[in-house]
Amino acid sequence: MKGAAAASAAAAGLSGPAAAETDLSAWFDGVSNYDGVVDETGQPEVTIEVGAKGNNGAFAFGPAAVRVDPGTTVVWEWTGEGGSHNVAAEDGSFESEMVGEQGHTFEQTFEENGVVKYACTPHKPMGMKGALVVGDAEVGTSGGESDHGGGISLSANQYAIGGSILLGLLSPIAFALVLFKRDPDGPDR
Ligand SMILES: [Cu+2]
Repeated sequence: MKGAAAASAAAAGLSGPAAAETDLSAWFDGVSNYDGVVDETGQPEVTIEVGAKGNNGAFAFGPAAVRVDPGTTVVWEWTGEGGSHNVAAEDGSFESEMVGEQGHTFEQTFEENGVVKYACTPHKPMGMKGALVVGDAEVGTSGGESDHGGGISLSANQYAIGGSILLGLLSPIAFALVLFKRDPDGPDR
């Protein structure tokens, strides 16, 4: 995961100044219920739903991203929807059991500033991902998204250039093939 974070930071560095921030927009790419980092600072305890609506079912954490003060206890509470879920840190620092029943809880207390990414292991490919932003850690949000767009248009241009060169190379060959195919037919008729 450190490799992936470094890669996305490097990619952001190509087209924008946000390289030093943790790029949450990449982590939440395709996560239907992600709507920015919800400010939950000033509370000793914060609850996050496991099996909230999202990602074409109940395959979401609600809210997906929250900012909390250092020392906050985060309580994940299962809704009972969407089958069995777990809460597993990307860096392996914590992992709950796999549970489906409503009302089950799992809690962790976060003391250090930083960004903690986590996911539900079976539903991570569907977008069941979350993040905690502890303290005043910087995250790339709207800035990260525009960087992402810049990256896409750059590679689209590269594909377009590559494609037209390839077409330019291929079209005389295709033309020659058509002539070659038609030629032998001529005398036979
Ligand atoms: Cu799940």
